[in-house]
Formats: sequence, structure tokens, C-alpha cells
Amino acid sequence: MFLFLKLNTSTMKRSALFFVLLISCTVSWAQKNNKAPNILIILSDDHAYQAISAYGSKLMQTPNIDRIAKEGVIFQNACVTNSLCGPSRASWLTGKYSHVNGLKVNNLSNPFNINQELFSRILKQRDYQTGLIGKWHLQTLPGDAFDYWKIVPDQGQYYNPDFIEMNHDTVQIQGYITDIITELSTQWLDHRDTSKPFCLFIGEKATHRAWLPDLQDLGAFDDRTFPLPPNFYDDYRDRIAAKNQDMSIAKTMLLDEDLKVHVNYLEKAFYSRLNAEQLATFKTYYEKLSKDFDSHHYSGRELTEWKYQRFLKDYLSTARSLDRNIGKILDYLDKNGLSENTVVIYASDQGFYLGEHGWFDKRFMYEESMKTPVIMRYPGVIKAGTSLDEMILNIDFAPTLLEIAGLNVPVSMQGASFLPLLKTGKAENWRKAAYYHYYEYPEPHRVSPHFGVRTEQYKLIRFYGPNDAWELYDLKKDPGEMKNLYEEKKDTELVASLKKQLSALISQYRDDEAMTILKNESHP
Ligand code: SGN
Ligand code: CA
Repeated sequence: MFLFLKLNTSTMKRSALFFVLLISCTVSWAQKNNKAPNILIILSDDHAYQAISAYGSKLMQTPNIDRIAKEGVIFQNACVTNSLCGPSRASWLTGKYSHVNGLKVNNLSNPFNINQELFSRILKQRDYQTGLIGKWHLQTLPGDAFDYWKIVPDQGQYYNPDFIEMNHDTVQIQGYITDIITELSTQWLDHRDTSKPFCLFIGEKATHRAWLPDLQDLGAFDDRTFPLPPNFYDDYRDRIAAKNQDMSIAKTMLLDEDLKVHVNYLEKAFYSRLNAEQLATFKTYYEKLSKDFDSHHYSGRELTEWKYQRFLKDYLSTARSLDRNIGKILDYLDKNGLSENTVVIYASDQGFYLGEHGWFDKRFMYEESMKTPVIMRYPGVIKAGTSLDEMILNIDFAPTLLEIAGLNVPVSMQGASFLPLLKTGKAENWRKAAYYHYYEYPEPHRVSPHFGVRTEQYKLIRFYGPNDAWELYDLKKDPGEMKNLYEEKKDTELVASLKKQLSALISQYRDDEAMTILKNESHP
């Protein structure tokens, strides 16, 4: 027994020594080689997952976006917390809900507070080289939030656009916005300090209204007739807020400004940006179309369906350049040996309706707006071809990116890092319910404010203000969200449990405004 122990102790000592040696070698190897990864974010504007072939779209092929999915992960249930450009970007940067970061609506009179904690500034302070190029739309300038920035003012222009530089000068650059943003991004990468990891935030203007394509893509879908979404002729029965919106293809979408039928080239400021040659190409295409439109004398449903077809043709043509430019950026990474050590994220600031419920635009908590495309590549960490059903939120990006960079996540950030999901495809105790709160009313689309909770199967929404109502959907049985089950189920355990989850999330995220509405309801 004694002999055995002795033998065992000396074996243990030798093993321990071996391990100490092994660990010290590993640490020095790791220190030399474990360079923090670069981060490249491409955030588009209003790009619907229904128009991305990696999400199963039959509307068009997006081979370059699909390439990121093939080499990485596609999130099937990535959601925003307030489906609007400025608020979504503010949540991206801060990792916080709108009521905490202060940006609830796109509003000139209430600019984003740039001095709060932002993931980009933390990366910058921790030796990342940070850049921001393209759409920003936070009404305030980026200031010291990035080492370098060059942004388009407000929504930006598609043709020969203006850019604001760091010295606050505005310069006009000739060409098509999506190409220019790629060009500026690769130029910045060419001149970066290669001794540091980089984080580049690319804000695309595409595919925002009024869907103006690169001139080489005009007519790219003219031989196609797109099927109407099954709920295109929604009558909004049982759904007062949906009924009272102003974002329908039939009534809101404009023939001239949106669909370029007999556009007044003198009135709309952006057409005056085109040079003579560009204007001639543009006019040739849309004047032929206008004549054709006149000859048909469309009305009623025929007119609405003509508008839908034209909307999709312009929208998808604009998306063609977006996908092509994403390909250019991926090629740049390949050519410069950066692909292996760069995390690439492709996402849209929110989803978008492509005719579902008869709509364009976003804002509502219904699926096509609340869910947004998120596709990500991280060689060596994410297994190629992964598809995840877990619900991630736009407030999760800031904590995830900080964790990827090996930095601590401030406790004040409300999102959760989904790095464990990326590494293993699962995460302990991942959220089972997502909280949403939308505010902007009445302009520009008369979408009533609302908040709610989405689980894997159900969605409970509380509209307040002008259209006071509860709504309940069974997403499995009714993915088009056409049947509001609330009246039928309001006294059931299901509704009680969803209300409990909603109230718990409201407390967790400290949304006092929503809490007051709920409290007033239970104690009239
Ligand atoms: C503009 C658009 C709206 C759109 C908002 C917000 N009208 O006001 O249709 O909802 O932007 O979009 S437009 O005639 O000026 O195009 S966001 O993506 O920036 O939030
Ligand atoms: Ca947007």
C-alpha cells in the first residue's frame, strides 16, 4: 500500500511537471497567435429576409449573402426590439432598449446621446482600430465613437451622394451609393494600422425607400411576375391598429415618387444629382414604363397588383447591387489574407414587408418586421452551414462583439452575448421570450405604439394610445398572423402565462412606461 502510494506520488509529480511545461508552452504559443479577431459588420437598411435566398426566398438569388451563411451561421429568429432604423442602430451600439438608450423614434429634435457607453468606443479604447462608413441616421455625428468615420447625411442619396467627413465638411462623390460605400470601406482597410485588430461598421443605404437601383440593374427583373403573398388582401378583421395604418401598397405607395411613373425630375432633389448621361439612362427606362402604364388604365385590384410588381422589381434590383458589393467585400478579405481572422456579420436594421398584409415599411411587431436577417461567419468558431432557431435580439450584438474581442461586458448592457451559441450551437438558459416596444406615431405611417412578447409559438401584443387593443397569435398554426385569438383566449392559462412573461420582461428591462400601462389595466 505504502509502495503503491509512493510510486503514485512520484508519477503524479512527474505528470504535474509535464503539465506545467505543457501549459507554459501553450500559453506562450497562444499569446503569440491568439490575436483578437477583426470584426466586419455590414448593416443594411430595410432588407427583408423574404428577399434573401439563404432564407429560402424564391424572389431572387443572393449568392454572396448566401456564401456567408454557407461558411457560417444563419439565424432563423433574429429579432429587433423596436423596428425602426435609428432606434435599431442605437440598440446595436449600446446593447440597450430604446427607453434606456433614449432613442425611441427617428427624430431630429431628439438626437442620439453619443456620449453613452457604446461597444465601438470600448473596442477603440481597448486598442481596436474602429471605422464607420455609410448610413448612420442617428441625427447626431459619431464624434469620438469611432477612430474614423465618413457618413451619409440623414437617409443619404442613391446617386452621386453626399458624405459628411470627420472635419464636418460635406463632399459629393460621383457614382452609385452601394459601390461607393464598398470603395471607401476597402480604402480604409488598405490604410489601416495592421498592428491592431480592426472593427469596421459598414452602413448600407440599400434597400431603403424609394428603391432606386444601380443604373446597370434597371430592368433586371422585368421578365418576372411575382406571386402575391397569401395575406396580400388582408381585411384586418379583429385588428384595429393594422386596419388604421398608413403603409399599404394600395393607398400609401406613391405612383410617382415611389414607382417613378411620370416623376417630376425637377421637383425631387435627388434627380438633380444625376449627370446628363445618368439621367438619360434613368429616363429612358422609366418613361417607357410610364407610357406602358398609361396605356393600361389600371384601377382597383389590377392597379394595386401592378404597384406590387413594380415595387418588387425596383426593390430587388436595388438589392442586386447590395449582394454584389457584399461579394466584393468578401473577395477583398480573401485577397488580403483576412478571411480567417475576421468575424463577418451581415444584418439588416430591421425587417420589411414585401406585400404581406398588403404593406411595405416595417414598425409592427408582426413577423416580417420584427424578424431581421442575421448571418455570420467566424472561421474556427462557427461550424460552416449552421442554422439556429434561438431568438437573438439587436441588443445582443454589443455584448457578443465585446466578448468575441475578449473584453468584459458592462453590466448595464441589457443584451446577452450569444458567443456560446456560436461556439456550440446551444447556450444554457437562453431566452425563451423576446420583448418588443415600438413608439413612433403618427408620422409617417400611423402605426400605433405597442409592446409585447414573442415566444417560440405565441405572440401577445398590447397596442396603446389611439388604438387600444390586445392581440394574440399562434405562430405555428397562423404564421401570417391573420387570426387574433385574444378575445377567444383571454381567460385561459395561456394568456395568463404570456402576460406573466411580458410583465417579468418589462420589470427586467425597467420599461416604466409599459409597466404603468399594464398596472392601470389591472386596477381600473
Ligand atoms: C422615411 C420614409 C418612410 C420610412 C422612414 C423611416 N419615407 O420617412 O417610409 O418609414 O423613412 O425609415 S420616404 O418617402 O422619405 O422614403 S428608416 O428605415 O430610416 O427607419
Ligand atoms: Ca431601416
